[in-house]
Amino acid sequence: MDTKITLTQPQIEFFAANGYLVVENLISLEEVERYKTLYDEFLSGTINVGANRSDLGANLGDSDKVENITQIMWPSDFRPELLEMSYHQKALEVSKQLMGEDLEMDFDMLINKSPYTNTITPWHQDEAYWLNVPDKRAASCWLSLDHATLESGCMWFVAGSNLKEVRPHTFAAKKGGALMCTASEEEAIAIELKPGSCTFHHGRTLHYSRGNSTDGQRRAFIVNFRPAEMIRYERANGFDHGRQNAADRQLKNDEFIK
Ligand SMILES: O=C(O)CCC(=O)C(=O)O
Repeated sequence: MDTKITLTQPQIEFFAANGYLVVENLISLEEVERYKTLYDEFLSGTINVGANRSDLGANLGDSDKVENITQIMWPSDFRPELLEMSYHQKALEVSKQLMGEDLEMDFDMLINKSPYTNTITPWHQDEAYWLNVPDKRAASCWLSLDHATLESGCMWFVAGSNLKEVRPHTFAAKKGGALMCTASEEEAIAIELKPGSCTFHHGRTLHYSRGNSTDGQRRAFIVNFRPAEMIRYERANGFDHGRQNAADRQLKNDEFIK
């Protein structure tokens, strides 16, 4: 499989100046279908991820059927074949071109907004969630498996916020839940995406999404990359983005995948 993607110099410079970049058709529509099948196994609970699943929108919306915003950490721990599939491979390739050959995958996650859950992801900078590592290079790829529109909750970015400070963050609704800072749509740009297209954003780029007010899912598959040495630094300091310990993971793989 040819996974070679070569960014142009203007694309690399755009990311450096603005803190985000759109890459159309990162994966094919055929591949999107395969990812959607896997994604839905996570959403339905066929793949049981235990405490790796939570409601990022807890106390922010009032959905009584599903999470307000479904967040599943480390899907590749439960389906390791994901690591070899085109999305992870291509996103790594692009990230290296944006930020350096020493980048590796730090973690992956799924964030879904179910139909009519109408819950915003509050404005934030990812760095506010993370350990304060010395080398701040970090890129997140946000791949849309559906049409991400204003109404379904596409991403919004504040261009150039990657070059400024991290704004003060507080818990949006409950302690331990989503973080938020002050920002507004007026200073931002919305990026609607077709299935298979994605955005990359820097760890410091301010972003947010509106709630999903449509009758369809808004399935996003996110993979984050940073320098290998910083991943070692995080792990040495006990920071692993909500990953459960290896014994638990093995148990889950053996017992819970139906
Ligand atoms: O999917 C969303 O609404 C938010 C995603 C996000 O915050 C991220 O990928 O860093």
